[in-house]
Amino acid sequence: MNVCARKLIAVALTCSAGLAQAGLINTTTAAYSGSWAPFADTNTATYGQTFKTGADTVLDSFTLYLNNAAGTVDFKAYVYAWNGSKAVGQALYTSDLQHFSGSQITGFSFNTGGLQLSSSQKYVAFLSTSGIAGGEDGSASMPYAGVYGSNAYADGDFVFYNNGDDFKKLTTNAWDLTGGRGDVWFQASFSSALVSAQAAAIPEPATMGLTAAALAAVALVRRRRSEA
Ligand SMILES: [Ca+2]
Repeated sequence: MNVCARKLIAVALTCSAGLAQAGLINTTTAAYSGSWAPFADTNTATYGQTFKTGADTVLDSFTLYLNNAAGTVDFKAYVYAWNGSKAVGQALYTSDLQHFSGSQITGFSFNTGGLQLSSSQKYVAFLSTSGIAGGEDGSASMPYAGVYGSNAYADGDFVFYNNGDDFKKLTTNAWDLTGGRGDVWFQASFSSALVSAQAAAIPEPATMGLTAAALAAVALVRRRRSEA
């Protein structure tokens, strides 16, 4: 029985709101009640959600949500490792340029193509207008997961940073944290690392070429022996 199942027996509502199944994070089960705002270059350029990997470590896709745009917001989505106060290292995933000008809650889903992460580590998935020409033209909001101040997802939080147009600050300065009081609507889908391991086990063309050469050599030796 996994941890989630054990918790389900004791605290059914808490568990179902955070982690539904292995390999899936989904905070949208916590009803919409309001949004963080404004998401914009001027303040605040970066909105995201930290999360922790479980047994399934290949991040296949993730979704963050926006609503209530004023003008058009231009942004990209990213995934970085998270050290508890800021993003660290290089971007593990960067999306194409996105645009939002709607009023209704809209999910932006990103297919990573299979991003291998480490087990039981913290990461941050975020949207940022920083460093994008035209990104300061509009603003938008990002829906909370459930009631403001609640903790719909235990292994991460909504995080944000007013880094303006200086993208580099995201990996050099501590972000603003919500200290377990906030999460945003977020979905992430994971698959087992075994799938990647199996893919790696399929011989590459160069290896197959060597094998063919080896077989040809064996055939040659056999032919010479039969001729002798
Ligand atoms: Ca949380």
